[in-house]
Amino acid sequence: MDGGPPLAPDGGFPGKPSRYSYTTNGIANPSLHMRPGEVQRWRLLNATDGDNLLLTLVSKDAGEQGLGLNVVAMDAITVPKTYPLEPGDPLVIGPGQRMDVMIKAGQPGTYFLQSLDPNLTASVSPYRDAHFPNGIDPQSRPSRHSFDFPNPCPTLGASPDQCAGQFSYPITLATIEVFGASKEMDLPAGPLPTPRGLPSVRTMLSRTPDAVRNVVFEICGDNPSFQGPPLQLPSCGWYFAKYDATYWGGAPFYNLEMMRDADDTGQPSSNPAIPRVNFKKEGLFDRNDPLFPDMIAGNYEEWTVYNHSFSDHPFHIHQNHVLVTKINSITLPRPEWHDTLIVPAAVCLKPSCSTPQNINDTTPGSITFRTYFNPVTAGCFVMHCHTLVHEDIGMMQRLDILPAKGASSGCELDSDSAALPLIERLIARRGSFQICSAPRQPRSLSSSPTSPAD
Ligand SMILES: [Cu+2]
Repeated sequence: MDGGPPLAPDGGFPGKPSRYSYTTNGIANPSLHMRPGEVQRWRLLNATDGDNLLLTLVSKDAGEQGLGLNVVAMDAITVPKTYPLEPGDPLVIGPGQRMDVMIKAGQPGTYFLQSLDPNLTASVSPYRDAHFPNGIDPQSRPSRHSFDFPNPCPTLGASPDQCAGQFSYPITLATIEVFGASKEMDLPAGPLPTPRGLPSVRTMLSRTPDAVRNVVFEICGDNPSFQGPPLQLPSCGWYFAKYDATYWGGAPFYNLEMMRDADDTGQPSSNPAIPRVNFKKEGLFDRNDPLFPDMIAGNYEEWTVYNHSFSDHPFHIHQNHVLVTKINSITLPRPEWHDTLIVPAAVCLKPSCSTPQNINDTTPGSITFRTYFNPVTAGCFVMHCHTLVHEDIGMMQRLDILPAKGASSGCELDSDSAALPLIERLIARRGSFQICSAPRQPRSLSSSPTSPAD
């Protein structure tokens, strides 16, 4: 983008950077310049620690009659055809997610790039057509986790008339000034370039999956009403029974964020306070223990990631992008490549899940995707919720891609160095630190799944 933040007469920035601001390129509400008719490409990244952004470009004078966002790439993968959003129709970007958009400037004037009140309903996909005019299963997206940030007013359901003079939605992230000589340009039309290095969509959809797996985001605790059956999830009882408050100075069990193998259902317990026991991994992140023992390089798989909680969780996986085919069991007319996508919150469809909230009576949100394990990614890495306060306390799993069935991924941590303090361990393993990076392997042409025939 050209333009950028003009300097104030004293040489400082005219915005108010502070810990109480969203920033764009490190600046609170920077000014950007466009010429009338000009088309610019913006690479957007939601780098908040856990806030959903609902982005629109509104006109200062004409409100929603602003500028449309035209999505041309998601998570850096070019889409087959532009997703054009009408002015005022929000583009949802979850934490960690990337969207490339093309903007065509209109008449001279001032426009605001804003994030809307997440209580509005919005789809996590930018797909629109006559059948899905507001996107795939639009819902409210009130996921906010920036705890050092004051609650905007209205705060998730408060009345707007209580908000006079207070910090409130929409939040302006940047100001766009359209002025100068016109520079008429066209938005891209027709098919966009096919991304290289990925299997074709046709190949991804036509291959019989080598494995079908289910993964689930779950939360135990956080609310006393979740702490006993029948309100707690069956996977949670074990934790409440195991937790030793004495060890923790008497502090009650508070919260456990999990990313679990949903095909692992445990076994019934004779203790009614512990509905299920003997899960293979009990849902906890263990850097020495991959979630699945049998992910093989070169395989194609189909996964569904469920959300068994009342808030959105942005799913993020390292190494291989995944082709999302369904959101909340609704088949996408046009599958989307992502490495990050919000898994919508569970929804309450029965009276019994509202008072008190009973997660066991809700319908979980979900995304379904096809994935291909490119052989150059053999090794170990992670997948996790991209809400950092969730990831940091365990909503994460290690994944290993094995070079062949029964082979080692080559990146087990050895127990001796694992016992060292972190800094000594890093020094001891210098040059071979493996989590999040695959072992170096020669790239060969045969490892590319894409062929002209696709
Ligand atoms: Cu999360």
